[in-house]
Amino acid sequence: MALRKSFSSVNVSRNLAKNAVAATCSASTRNNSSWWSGVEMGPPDAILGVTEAFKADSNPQKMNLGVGAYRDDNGKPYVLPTVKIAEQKLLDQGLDKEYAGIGGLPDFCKASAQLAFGEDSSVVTKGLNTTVQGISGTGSLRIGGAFLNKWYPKKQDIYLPTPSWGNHTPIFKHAGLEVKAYKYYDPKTCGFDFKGALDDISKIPEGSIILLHACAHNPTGVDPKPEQWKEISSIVKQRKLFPFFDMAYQGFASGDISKDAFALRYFIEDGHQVALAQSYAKNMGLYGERAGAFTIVCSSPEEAQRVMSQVKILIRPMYSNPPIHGARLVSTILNTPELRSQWLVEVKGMADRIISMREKLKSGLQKAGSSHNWQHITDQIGMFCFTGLKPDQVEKLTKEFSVYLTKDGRISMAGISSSNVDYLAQAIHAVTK
Ligand code: CBA
Repeated sequence: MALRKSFSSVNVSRNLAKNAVAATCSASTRNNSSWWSGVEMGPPDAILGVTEAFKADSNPQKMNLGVGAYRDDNGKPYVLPTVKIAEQKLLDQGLDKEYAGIGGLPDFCKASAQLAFGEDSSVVTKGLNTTVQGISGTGSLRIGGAFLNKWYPKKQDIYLPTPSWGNHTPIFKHAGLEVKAYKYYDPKTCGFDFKGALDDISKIPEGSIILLHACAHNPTGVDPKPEQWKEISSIVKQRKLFPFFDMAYQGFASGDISKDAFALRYFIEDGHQVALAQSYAKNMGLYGERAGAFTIVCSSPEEAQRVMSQVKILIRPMYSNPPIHGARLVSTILNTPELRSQWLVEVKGMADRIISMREKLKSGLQKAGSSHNWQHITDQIGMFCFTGLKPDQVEKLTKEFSVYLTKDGRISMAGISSSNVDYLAQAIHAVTK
């Protein structure tokens, strides 16, 4: 139904575009020769567009704090040592390049479910999970959207936290779901609006879908505490909501993959059936390899098989089957005990570097003479800091200091290094004093 609605709105816009083309043609003396003269220029992407602007800047002090991509302390992209070792192992095996199955590589899928739910989780040991390999986190969310659109037994309204990752709304709208919102962030405290979230969630119509960021909430860096998650779980249960977890940063928040999976694992323990999108972009640094997974927890292995058959039917016309290289790397790392242990240390190393940059930025602002309260910089967690900068301050930061960030004042902490943190502190001070 919702899918049909979205198709019909596409048709309306197509007709409008066609009329526009016809009007242009008749007004013009020249014969308009392109099919696409009615295509309007679209805006740049709110996050990835920042990188394009950054690249065009010639200032040697420029900083790209837009997209969430980890840099080492020299500001360079970081290929994890375990990834390099796994890559060599794959090369040595001389593997072929045959297609993966529609649902991806089985070893990868199993290891992903174990990583998320825990090695001994009954979800995995009892075979209740339907897990497929997705095109990183985004593609996994998109498969989830398609499945919910086709099979969710109720009205397909999905409630997102305010704010949420900028791509959530387009992903779910594109899949034909209705996107709605619940309170999450309190701009007054730059922290979690626990009361507002509970109030709003308790009013969500029964049977709706609720999207939850498992950890390292993007863009705010604000996560509920374990006790708060427990209350959220209880209300979600009372309202009979279906929880869809987006876990794009497991290990990246605290440095500990189990701590970061607390919310997801608690919801399972509390009796929820959940959907889950995972990404290895950040925690294995596999950004462009597009490795991720989508899981639906079912009530029996037999149900899981039926669900799997339908998920595959949805994937086949979208992209047939997923890319193999990234999934092979993940599978090699997670299924080789020494590599897995080394990887856990590397993830913690990335998380710790980000945490140390938070400290340095806060103290840098104090040293620069800022009298504002910057406590939220160290209270927030994960890849991003929601600075609280207003749009005009963001604009100044970019124009006058070549510091690139998204318009909502979000900075990627992972893009800051020991050598430019003071420059950033002075720049932020200059635009906020
Ligand atoms: N979910 C959340 C909450 C995310 O922040 C991101 C990435 C994804 C998808 C899913 P991928 O498809 O690459 O696995 O990630 N968000 C960004 O880090 C960036 O990669 C960000 O800067 O917000 C993006 O694509 O926007």
